[in-house]
Amino acid sequence: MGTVKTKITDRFWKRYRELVRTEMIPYQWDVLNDNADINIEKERNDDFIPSEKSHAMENFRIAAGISEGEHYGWVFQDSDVYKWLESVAYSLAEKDDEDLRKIADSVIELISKAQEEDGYLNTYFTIMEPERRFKRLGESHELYCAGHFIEAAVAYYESTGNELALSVAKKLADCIDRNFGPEEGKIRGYDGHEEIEIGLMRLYHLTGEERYLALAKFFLDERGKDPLFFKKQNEKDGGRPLIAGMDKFPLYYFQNHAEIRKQDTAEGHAVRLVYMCTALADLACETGDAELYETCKKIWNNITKKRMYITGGIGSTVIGEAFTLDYDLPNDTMYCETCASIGLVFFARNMLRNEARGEYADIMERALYNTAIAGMALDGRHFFYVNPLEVVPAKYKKDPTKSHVKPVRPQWLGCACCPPNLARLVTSLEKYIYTETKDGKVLVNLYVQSESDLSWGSIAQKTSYPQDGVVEITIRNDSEAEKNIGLRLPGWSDDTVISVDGTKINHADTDGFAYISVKKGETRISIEFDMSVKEWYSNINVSENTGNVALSRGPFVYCMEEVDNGRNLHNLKLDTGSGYRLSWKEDELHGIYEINAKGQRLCSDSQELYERRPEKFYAEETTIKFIPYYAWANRGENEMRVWIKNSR
Ligand code: FUB
Ligand code: ZN
Repeated sequence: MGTVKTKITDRFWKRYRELVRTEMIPYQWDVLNDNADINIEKERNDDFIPSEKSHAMENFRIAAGISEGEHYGWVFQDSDVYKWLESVAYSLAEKDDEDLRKIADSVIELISKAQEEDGYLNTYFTIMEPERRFKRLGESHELYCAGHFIEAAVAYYESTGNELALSVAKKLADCIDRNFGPEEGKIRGYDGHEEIEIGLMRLYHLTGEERYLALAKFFLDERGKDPLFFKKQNEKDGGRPLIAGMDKFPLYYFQNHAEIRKQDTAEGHAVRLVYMCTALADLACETGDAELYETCKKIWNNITKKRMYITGGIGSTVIGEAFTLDYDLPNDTMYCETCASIGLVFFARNMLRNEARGEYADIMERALYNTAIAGMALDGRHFFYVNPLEVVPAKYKKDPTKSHVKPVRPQWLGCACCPPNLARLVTSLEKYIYTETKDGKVLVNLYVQSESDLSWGSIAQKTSYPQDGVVEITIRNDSEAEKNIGLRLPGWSDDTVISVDGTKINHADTDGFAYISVKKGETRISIEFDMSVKEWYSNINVSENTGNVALSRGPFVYCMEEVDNGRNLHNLKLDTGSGYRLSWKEDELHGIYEINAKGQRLCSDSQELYERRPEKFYAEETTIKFIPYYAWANRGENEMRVWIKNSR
């Protein structure tokens, strides 16, 4: 939303944003330059995963002719640098830092030198296989990387005015435009991993140049038209796959099993799917294409009502990092990639631009406050790629089918897509707080202490949310016209009390928003959410969760850890309905509300594997402690569980 300029002062988010600025960005810079003395872990036990080093900056130096050597890493290694650059752009917009700006400027210069004459930009192909450019798009990630560069360049231009970044991005987009399209002689195809569509839409928003929108639309319309496009390209190319095994992946992995407009379920690789939908929803909003928005809604509903974890995680299987089927939500073998939840936040934001529905913001909040930030340790230097809802560390060490689930966050990963993705989300949080609708309403999607300029005045939030549930909003309307503010009524708050200028009002719930009309001058709104602990039960088709309950408070889903509750968390049973004790722990996990509740621990004095004497089993009364899910695995390796047996 171009017209809103926001300064975040929120306690919870300020810590995260400072952490990204002062720890994560410099740390990632060292990693990208192979200057960090760290252990890079494979994201799962596959021999072909490159995990000796990052080499990402060196790849650019080699492509630019400044260094000699071979490309190292994934074919999409460049995107690690681009995402880092994008988070630097947002960070500089918040707080200028001359040294960091100089480093980032030099990265742009290096990238410009690595760019080929005709605008092509990809270090793998420039260094290793120039003759295979655009010839194996199912695996090559050429347009995926291009999309990330364009996003970074737009962000960097917007925050620093760096013209070179923008000109490299345009030259790259123009190169793609010359090579792809419906016209004779151009490639009628698309990338195996959606992302260029998002980048082109951003370039269109910045420049207003319709051809970038047209190209994004072409890529989206083309996907699935010829489902055999990748196969045909691969056969023609005839060389070795660029990513081992990917040529054998099913069509739905790439969302090209059918034309997008005919798709109505979330299929395949989860990150790809949500990136595709992010661009679709943007395009639908921009062009007013109702059919496209309908497609977005169908896929949205399928994800959020049938294929999403309570933590906002998506992707039920490691095979293809993908969705599986409705209600298939295993808690310990799932994928729930950090990037996938970040992509869900992007998708939700663009859905809100199409239609003011509180559920979009509810899911945005769920994904953000749970799986997305669980992707980073509280020290800003350790990261999860996969976000389980249930972990028994010993199992993951012994069972090769679970090698993707780490019990503690690694220092870095062979495939490092998630950490810089989280950095760019956290540093650009202001983009998600408000939506200005086409008819001029301002939606308050997220409650975050901040001050924002609007085209007609300003809006400020003062709050200790997400820890406490009171938000004071001050709106200044400088125009003569009355303005409409939509306050999200979170689905988890059973009773939300709203006062305007000191008087409690009876508000209507319009698709999850309460609308307040504000006249010229200052209006003070106070909102109070119901922050009591909530119990959640799964649909009975989710076999893993039958008889189980999960807890939440405010936006946070809670979990239990071994360090607080002892081993064998599966033997704990919660006395639901017996009341919850909340205690604020200032010094624990950087400040959390912990929940304590009564329950039982199942015990047995039998050593048999299978026992016929029921009297050998008994229960002991116990107190069970829960902490917010995002903060787990910050106190060493231990068991964790979100769902717990309930006493009903
Ligand atoms: O393929 C590029 C990125 O790597 C994907 O988005 C992630 O899921 C990981 O596979
Ligand atoms: Zn990722």
